[in-house]
Amino acid sequence: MPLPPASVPSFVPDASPTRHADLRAWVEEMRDLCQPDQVYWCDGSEREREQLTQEAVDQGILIRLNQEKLPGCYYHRSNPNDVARVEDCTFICTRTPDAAGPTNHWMAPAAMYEKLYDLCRGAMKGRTMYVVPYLMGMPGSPLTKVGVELTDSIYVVLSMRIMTRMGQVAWDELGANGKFTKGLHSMLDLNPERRFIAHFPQDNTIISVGSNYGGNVLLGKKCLALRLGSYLGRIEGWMAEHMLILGVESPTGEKNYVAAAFPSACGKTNFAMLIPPKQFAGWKITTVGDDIAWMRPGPDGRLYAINPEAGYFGVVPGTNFKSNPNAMISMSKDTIYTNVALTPDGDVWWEGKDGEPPAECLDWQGRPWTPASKEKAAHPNSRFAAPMQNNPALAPEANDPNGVPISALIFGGRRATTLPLVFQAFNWIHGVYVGATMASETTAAATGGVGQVRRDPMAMLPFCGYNMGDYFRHWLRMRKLLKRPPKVFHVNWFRKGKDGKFLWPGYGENMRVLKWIVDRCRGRVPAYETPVGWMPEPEDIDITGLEVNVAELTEALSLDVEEWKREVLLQDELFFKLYADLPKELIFQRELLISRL
Ligand code: OXD
Ligand code: MN
Repeated sequence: MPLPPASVPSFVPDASPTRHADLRAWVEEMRDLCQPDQVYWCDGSEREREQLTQEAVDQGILIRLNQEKLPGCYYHRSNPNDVARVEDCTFICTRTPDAAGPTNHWMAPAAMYEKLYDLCRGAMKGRTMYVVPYLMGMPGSPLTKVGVELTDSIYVVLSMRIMTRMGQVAWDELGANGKFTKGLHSMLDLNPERRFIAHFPQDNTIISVGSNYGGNVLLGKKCLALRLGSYLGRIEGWMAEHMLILGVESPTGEKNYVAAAFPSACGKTNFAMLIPPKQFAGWKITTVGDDIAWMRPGPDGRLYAINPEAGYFGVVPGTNFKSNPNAMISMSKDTIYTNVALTPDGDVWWEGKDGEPPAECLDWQGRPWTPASKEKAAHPNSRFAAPMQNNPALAPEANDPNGVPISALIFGGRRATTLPLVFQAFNWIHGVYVGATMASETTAAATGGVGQVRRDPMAMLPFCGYNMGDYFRHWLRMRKLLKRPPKVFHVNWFRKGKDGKFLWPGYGENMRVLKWIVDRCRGRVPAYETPVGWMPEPEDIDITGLEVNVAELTEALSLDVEEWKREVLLQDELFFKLYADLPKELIFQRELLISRL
């Protein structure tokens, strides 16, 4: 397997920018271990970005795209064996296996440290070790955390610069004594046999080796903001969730915020950037975040959320000016594209982009591609990393250290059958049960089969940094800290009719369901009680101007008791696995559902 090109920048400053003694000692220790040719301390400046980008271009790690069409945009091809998160190689190394729980892979911390340090010994010879300081959250927020990632990948440095608040701002927040999450990343030789993403919650440490794919190596995102974040949130009384956050503004200026959990590649970015259909003149959706929410009780007893990230790492295929105009604009400048197709004029292309496919291009592996080719030009999990500042719909509150008050939490999955378009949980505890039992058909965001129904509690199955049973208990406990908890909903944009066609158009039209949700939160619309929760009558969802007719909407909203009985049985998969740790409230909720059915 070819070694990734070594990165040796010519501008290595020799002085570290921090007086933080523990941090300096740790960097020294890791330098001794990994033996890079040099250590480069990042400051996040524009000059640094230009220099590192030039280095990456010179080494063939990035390709400069057509700067007239895509100013500031670059293209990266990953090793074909390294295109998605690898759950089988992801470990939670708590002291006991029980603390990690049956849904996580576990290894004893000492054994994992030994294994990974062995792999890292001398691994950065001929390379530079970059010290990347970053914030998850904005300066001054009670929720904000500092992380420092040591990496031998320029692609990681430049992507972290987009995805987080990186550089001097983090050195300032850290000060001389602040707490920080340690992250060590080395690509090694990108051999999947030596690929590990290991979390050590009790040491606030992450070590990731053998990969250069975003979800495995941009350590602020899934590793810190979700896995370690969820662990810390339980101890510190807050929640780290795999949720987008959006603002809904009505024509009268009323604002409501909702957070929504969907499994990977189920349209979180599209929902977060939704543009209301023309029948909703005067309504506006603004994006606070598209992937992760950190939430804590506020002084008024409501749940307040921040987006700890500063950029979007979105799935590209299927994105176009119809499905998500705001994402298209977000990735029109200062963006790193990974594993899409490259056209002869230095533009990018992917399946589902507006317009005709190019007559010829290079596919994500650099092979000639034409519309007659059998394989896809862009990898189904090809990605864009774009600064959130590019998003025309960015909520100004996305930079507010206090966060936004959440009125509704929405769970959803990709389900062809059974789950109706929308329902509302009876109360918080029932909402926790709805979230805990949610399921979705698997997608290309993680390696493994695509299209199988998998239980994915709160869309956190791959991201919960401790025992899932304790995580549910934490959700139940949060209720006690909230005087005005959000209402909880479940949606399914992906239900199919008997003819195999989607019953609901999705995308911007989801505004119609979102309006019902917001109106429910404000107590403005009725709902009727069903065995699974409160539901709208078809006439409560405005379908003017839609191709969907009342019969289709009625089908999208229908409940089939026999299907639901099967659904309850399918939940056994999760209930058996977690039985020893499951809070009794969830077992009771299941009994109640069965008796209602
Ligand atoms: C992501 C994921 O990249 O969930 O956000 O896989
Ligand atoms: Mn995600």
